[in-house]
Amino acid sequence: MPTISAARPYPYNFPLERTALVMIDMQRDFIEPGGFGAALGNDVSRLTAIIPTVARLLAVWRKAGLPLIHTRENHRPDLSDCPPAKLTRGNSSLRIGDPGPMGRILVQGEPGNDFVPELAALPGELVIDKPGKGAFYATTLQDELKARGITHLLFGGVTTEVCVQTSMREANDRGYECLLVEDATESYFPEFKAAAVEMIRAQGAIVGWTATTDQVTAALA
Ligand code: TIU
Repeated sequence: MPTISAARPYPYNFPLERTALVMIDMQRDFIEPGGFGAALGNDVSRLTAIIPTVARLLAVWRKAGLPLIHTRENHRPDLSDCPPAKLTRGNSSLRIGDPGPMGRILVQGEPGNDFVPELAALPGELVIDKPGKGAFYATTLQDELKARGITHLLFGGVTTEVCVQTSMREANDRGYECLLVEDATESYFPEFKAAAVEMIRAQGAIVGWTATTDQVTAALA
């Protein structure tokens, strides 16, 4: 069984045949100007910067032939799966469902809702569309993991303290052994990313482990 011996707070073992990589929301809506993230008032450049690292992680994972799952945060075109509290939250002039430069904000099928081209899902890879921050809420993810016998999950994606951390906490409570790939995730707020990484691995990996893309790569070599 591969071991990431440099994982924090202590070595992480993962059975190859039961481990999936879950890449959270690497969508234009969060990473490119003109999408949902920018509409919330964020500078998206920090997120754009991790695309090469995430691409490297995906390449290593695919080369190893391991299960790769991509998520997208989005809503149906009629917004029936978007609670009013989410729709009306904040003071942005551009809200979920409004037309923006990349199509309707955070709506399924719109150009802005797709993955950034460098990180597109390949045929055969599972794509989970999710209406919430967590990847388990109102999705088939847990059934899909059960069907594949998955027990261990590596996480990357954006943003660290919002959709990634929420998904990792959901997974942890469901009994999955979780690890965050810390340079394959990013936040609009560096201090929030740093705090999320620390709180995940604190208290003896209370939510899970952390490691870098190089450390994951070395474990698979
Ligand atoms: N705003 C923010 O930081 N994140 C989100 O709204 N969604 C995700 O994290 N994907």
